[in-house]
Amino acid sequence: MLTTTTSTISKTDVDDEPLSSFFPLSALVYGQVPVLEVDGKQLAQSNAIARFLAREFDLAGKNSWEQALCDQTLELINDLIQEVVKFFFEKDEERKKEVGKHLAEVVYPKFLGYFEKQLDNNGGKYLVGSGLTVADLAVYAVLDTAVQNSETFLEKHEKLRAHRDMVGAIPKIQEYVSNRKKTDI
Ligand SMILES: N[C@@H](CCC(=O)N[C@@H](CS)C(=O)NCC(=O)O)C(=O)O
Repeated sequence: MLTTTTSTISKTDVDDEPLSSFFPLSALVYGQVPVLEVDGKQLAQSNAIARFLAREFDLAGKNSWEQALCDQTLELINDLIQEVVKFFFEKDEERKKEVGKHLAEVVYPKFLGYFEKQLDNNGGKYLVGSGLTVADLAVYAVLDTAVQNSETFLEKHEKLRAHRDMVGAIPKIQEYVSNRKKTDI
């Protein structure tokens, strides 16, 4: 659960499954994580949280069109996550191999292509507009697991690699990534 005031995130607690032994899910507004607690009130749904924080920290895009482009990216990322979780939650070993192959050969190339095209169409540095937005942070975050698991994951995607290096070099991101707990996903 993230706890924040409207100006700073003050505390982050993450623990291992099962979630219900960590805290009663019934205490959460939609019975699921993530939840952001703001001044004692709960906000659920990862994209609602991402958009809220983006607005609070001036990362939501500079006008309505840029905000829509950020939304577009967050929704595309949601589509990718739906595919990736199929692999992580598959119990049958044979089926897991097939899902993993499909992910590597079809799903990731398709989505990486979309991210790269968006980057290219926007001048190559940021995904939306002329500065850092939630779209850049979200793409960085969603590719984390694959990058951690495969050194060659972005081998053929030079522009996405440069984008990743740009986001990863932001001091606060660097600090967070080097201090966070190691997890499989
Ligand atoms: N659409 C939601 C999905 C959240 C979700 O599926 N959360 C899972 C964990 S990843 C959860 O809390 N499930 C309840 C449980 O594990 O009992 C979001 O993006 O925040």
